[in-house]
Amino acid sequence: MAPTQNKAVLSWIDEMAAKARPASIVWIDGSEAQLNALRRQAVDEGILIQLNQEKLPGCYLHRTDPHDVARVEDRTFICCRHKENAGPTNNWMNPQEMYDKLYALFDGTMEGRTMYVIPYSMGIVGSPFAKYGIELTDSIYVVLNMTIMTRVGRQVLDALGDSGDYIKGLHSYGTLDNENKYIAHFPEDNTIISINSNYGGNVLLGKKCFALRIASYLGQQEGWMAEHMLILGIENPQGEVRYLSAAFPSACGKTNLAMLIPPEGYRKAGWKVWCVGDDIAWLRVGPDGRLWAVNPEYGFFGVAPGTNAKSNFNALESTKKNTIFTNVAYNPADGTVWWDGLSKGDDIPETLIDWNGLEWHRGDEKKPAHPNSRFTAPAKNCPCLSPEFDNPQGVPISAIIFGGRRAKTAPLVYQSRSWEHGVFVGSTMASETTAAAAGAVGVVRRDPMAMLPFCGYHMADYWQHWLDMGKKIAHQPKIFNVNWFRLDDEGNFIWPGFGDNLRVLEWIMKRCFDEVDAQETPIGYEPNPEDINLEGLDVTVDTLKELLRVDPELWRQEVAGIKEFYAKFGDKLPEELKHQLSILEENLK
Ligand code: GTP
Ligand code: SPV
Ligand code: MN
Repeated sequence: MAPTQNKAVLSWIDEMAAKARPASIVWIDGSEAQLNALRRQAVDEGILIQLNQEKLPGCYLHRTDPHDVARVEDRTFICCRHKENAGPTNNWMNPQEMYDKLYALFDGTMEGRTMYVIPYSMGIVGSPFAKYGIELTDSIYVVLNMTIMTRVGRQVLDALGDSGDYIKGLHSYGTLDNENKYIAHFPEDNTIISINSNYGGNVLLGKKCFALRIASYLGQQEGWMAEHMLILGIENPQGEVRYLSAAFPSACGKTNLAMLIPPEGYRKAGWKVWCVGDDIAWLRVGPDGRLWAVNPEYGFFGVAPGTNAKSNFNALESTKKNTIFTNVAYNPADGTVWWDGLSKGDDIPETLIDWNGLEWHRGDEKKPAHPNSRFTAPAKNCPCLSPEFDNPQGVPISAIIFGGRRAKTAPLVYQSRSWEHGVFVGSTMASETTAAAAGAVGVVRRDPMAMLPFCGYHMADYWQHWLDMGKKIAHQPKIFNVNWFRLDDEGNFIWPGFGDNLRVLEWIMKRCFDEVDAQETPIGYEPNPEDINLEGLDVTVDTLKELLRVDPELWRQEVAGIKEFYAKFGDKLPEELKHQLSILEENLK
């Protein structure tokens, strides 16, 4: 029997079931008993491999189809009625045409399978800022991941009551046919439909599809913001906690920054870092005129390669129980997992089963884990999870940070001169592409606010929304840009990164509270080199100066690149951004 009387919900499920024709329908109630039965079934069916339950209790490994390993941006669509509302950066299809195409693909797609009904909440159930969703799926992998990544179960249906205000999500892994893979969003209908994938962001519909693409559209309509941002609290030795949020493109360091371990000198002095979220922030103006952030998620879907006890201790700790690993390598000697960078030298296991299920030997050229292999871990596992994680009010944001991977142009850190200038800086972000999305890796592309693949409407309208929000925030956060990825001429990272990024965050926080000076450059304010604490670090002041250097020639090329990018947006480009571009151009003369 259905655990709800909600007519809107029940009739939609009937309608979808009539198309997909599952053999049975199972409601997910979020109970351990039900999840345990599903885990057992997944192991029996070869969907999951149970890992060593002493070393990794509650942990499992999943291998996807080798062609289904990342988000597929070219198969992702925004289906609003008017094409111009999707803008030049989204794939668009007429909604009716897309529904027809998808429902044809869904015809009988769940025959012989079970359709699971997952009621979930983005945000704290019952809080005025939470939004609910229901995902229908034939994938146990999706069910088990969704119960980690979101708040799932009966309490969501209770909170929804008989309201029709929820996001409809329909997913089938179908036949995994690449040619007919679709991740389709219908922002005007609160609907998401995904078929022929069974990987992460394509199918965990609460995450990028709902909490960013649909939510960004809702935010524009309702006066708030859904952003691709981590949320972090920094506690100084006086015990004061100040919060920031940061938008970096996929695989550019959000999860790492969100749970960083302070360098030793900082730790001894009493600095602490608290993780509120590692990927998505929902932001609204509070009654006090500040910008407040909540993390709508409940877990981390983190990049495995590069994660180790030194680079990200807290993330690694988070994966020690109740975690699902996707496309990492399996260590048959002890039933654990491995990925590149987890250990070095003789500590690398001699023999592994790689992410394709093939034997791998230490020293083999091929990497045993996929570069976009991931862990799905409960946020509650994180040793530095903020005490405010479950606070429905969220946390007040003092700084917004943009950043990406730039080998040369962008300095280690600079501050924008105003909210409007900060929006300009965000809108012109560029970064080298990574394995998080299918396609070429290492190509520089514009990725405004790290939202290029995630904005559910016209990007220029989105920039206007940022400008409009600025007017509503009495106490605006200051806006910064960082780049941890500057390279020397041999191609090595100059800045040590990871925990040492706190040295930069300290300066950023001091700027927000008027505790430190800065110097003007053509692109914004930069630290006086002596104001970045280099104690205990193998970085000289000269190296720091190099990291902060703004090369006018490179920046003139940057201006040309921005102009070309902005030209795509025609009349819709906000005047304020054109103005900011002309200031930058003038400053570089
Ligand atoms: P998504 O989950 O895809 O959105 O990625 P993310 O932004 O959370 O990136 P994540 O923190 O997982 O880092 C991605 C990769 O960048 C990993 O291989 C990290 O080891 C590496 N990385 C993160 N921070 C730094 C840094 O400060 N310096 C350097 N050099 N690499 C970093
Ligand atoms: C990203 O690509 O930004 C991710 C992974 O966080 S996914 O959920 O697949 O989008
Ligand atoms: Mn991440």
